[in-house]
Amino acid sequence: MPMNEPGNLPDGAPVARRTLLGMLGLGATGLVTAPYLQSGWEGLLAKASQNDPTGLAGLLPNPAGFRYYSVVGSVPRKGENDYTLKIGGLVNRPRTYTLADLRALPQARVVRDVRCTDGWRVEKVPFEGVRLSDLLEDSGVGASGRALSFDCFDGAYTESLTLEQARRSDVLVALRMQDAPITHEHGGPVRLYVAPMYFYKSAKWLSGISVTERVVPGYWEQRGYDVDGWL
Ligand SMILES: Nc1nc2c(c(=O)[nH]1)N[C@H]1C(S)=C(S)[C@@H](COP(=O)(O)O)O[C@H]1N2
Ligand SMILES: [Mo]
Repeated sequence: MPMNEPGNLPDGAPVARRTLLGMLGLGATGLVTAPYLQSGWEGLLAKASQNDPTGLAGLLPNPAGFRYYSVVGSVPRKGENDYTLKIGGLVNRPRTYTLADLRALPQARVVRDVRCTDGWRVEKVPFEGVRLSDLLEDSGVGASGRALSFDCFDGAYTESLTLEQARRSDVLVALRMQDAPITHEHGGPVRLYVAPMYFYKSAKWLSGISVTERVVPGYWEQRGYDVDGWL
């Protein structure tokens, strides 16, 4: 069963939900009984998800309005010393970028509403990072390239875009979200941000970009989501 998709909740979800609320230290009303800092809260939700075979942790909003999503139980942490982004496939100059490399490139800022297909929305979220179009120019897309396939260091999630979509100025390889470095829970240190599309297109824990001849449907797209996730 895919995790964290309310459409796939098992029967008996209310009991499981109570169990989960208990794990999180919430009362039956769902009220928070202790004051958590936002980052502490996100870490807690992520941890609860990892121990939560029902995927119900994804249903709990954190105070900022986001929900934690991962299709796998645990994701390695990567940072300054071990993070790399590889660009390959049908390109003239395959590249490997470190965090420092990405930070040294011109940064763009996009502020839009984030929306998940599950119905939640967070208004006016600032994202900053390198325009994907700049990275593609750096690598030199080959003549037969038509689309991109994105890989994640969670080892499972994938996403796709056509080249035309990827070259929009509101599509970022994001390093910052909400005016701070992207947290691990939100897919840091680097996630994709596709502002004009539903948030499932914004792959977290981005590790690889491959130029392909045609669109290769991503993780959720192989499970029924639209390849074009326009809002
Ligand atoms: N690697 C990875 N990226 C992902 C997902 C995921 O499960 N794994 N979920 C997607 C979905 S459906 C949403 S709504 C957002 C959630 O981002 P958040 O956890 O920062 O709220 O990430 C998207 N990117
Ligand atoms: Mo989503």
